[in-house]
Amino acid sequence: MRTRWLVVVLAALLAAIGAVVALGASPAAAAVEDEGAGCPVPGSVSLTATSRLPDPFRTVDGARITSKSDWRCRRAEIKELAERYVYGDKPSKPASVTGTVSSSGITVNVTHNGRTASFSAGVQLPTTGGTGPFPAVIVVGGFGADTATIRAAGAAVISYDPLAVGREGTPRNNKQGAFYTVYGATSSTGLLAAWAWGASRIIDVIEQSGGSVLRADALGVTGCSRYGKGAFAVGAFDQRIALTMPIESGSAGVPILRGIPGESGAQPLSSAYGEQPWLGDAFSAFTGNPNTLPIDMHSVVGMVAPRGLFIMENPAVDWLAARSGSVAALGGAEVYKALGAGANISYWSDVRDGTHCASRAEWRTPLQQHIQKFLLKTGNAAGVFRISSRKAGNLADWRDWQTPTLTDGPPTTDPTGGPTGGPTTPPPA
Ligand code: MCU
Repeated sequence: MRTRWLVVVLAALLAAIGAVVALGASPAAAAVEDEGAGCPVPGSVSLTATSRLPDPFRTVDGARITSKSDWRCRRAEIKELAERYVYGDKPSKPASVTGTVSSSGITVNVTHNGRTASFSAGVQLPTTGGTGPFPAVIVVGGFGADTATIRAAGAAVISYDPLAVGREGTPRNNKQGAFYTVYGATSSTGLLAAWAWGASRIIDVIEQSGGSVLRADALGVTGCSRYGKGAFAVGAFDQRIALTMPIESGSAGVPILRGIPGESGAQPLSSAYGEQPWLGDAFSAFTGNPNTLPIDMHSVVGMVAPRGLFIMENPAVDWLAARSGSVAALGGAEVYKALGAGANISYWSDVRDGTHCASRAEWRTPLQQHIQKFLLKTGNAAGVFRISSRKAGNLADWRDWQTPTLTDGPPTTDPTGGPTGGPTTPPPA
């Protein structure tokens, strides 16, 4: 009898230690939308052409970062350049955001500069039961995401219709939806940044609700195809997202922009720019040739680091640019490695069913494992890279930089300005 008790106590102890280890290994999302909000942003940048991927570790002033804490302000530079040249501006939290969270839905009301807009999202609780508050995955758009597996894994599903925030089918000079009601129909911000802004406002409301139904510190995002482009933008531009899972996102999603013109059958940049106003108006200067862009999508992958990222792609449909997608993942993974978080990025394009946005059996287990690791904090599966040989890019063909060994210490660049020679202080926590 006594031995049995000992076994029970020992098992409980081991489980507790396991949970603590898992907790330490998977970084929590940030408490704020943008940790680099106070960093200096580059003014005018000289755009020099290079067919290779720009060095994600080299700052606009020419210095390479040397410490992990330097990444905060380097990420802020990448974010600014991504907005300026690719996505358009994603404004920060408006003056007033209010709303409600219930077990069946979320409402969002926004007022800024005297303009008001509202939208809502559905909520479906996990099928595992319990009382909550629950982790949740924001599902962008209505198809291609495995909501049954998400709910069975223990996370709620937030059904977000991004078209209410940024409508498709409008000309660039008359954009519509809640975002454009607030910021104007001629805003140069593209739909993806508008959708990302809308998701951030949903998170604001969850935060303000005090966590009685949903947890603001255990949120993921997913979506397929155009909504995979959207899910990628949501996760890249809001550091409160703990787990980003874009599916088959194609051009204007994960794939490197520089790779698309040379990838046979891939959706051309002019088409990704013109089919819908997904990208910002400023991207028109790069549709013919992306080589002067100061960033590329590998750096937007890096914006997600060190948070959880699970990129799913389909090599059977040429239009989806999976070869360029693999290069973005491999290049972005170098940022994860430099930050000591190489196990937090996964990529999977080795799939059997070539149907676009199909329900895929092979993604179920990794999807569940990612939810356990980054949202529930009950697992610690290593990242996986399963690149289909049908569309396998080679990072070495695309870079002329190497990955630095970043120190753990304080930054060697002054967060308020250029490089410093003397002693430095760490950025405010
Ligand atoms: C991959 O996402 C898009 C693609 O960019 C478009 O060209 C095509 O029309 O639609 C795809 C999509 O959203 O399919 C559902």
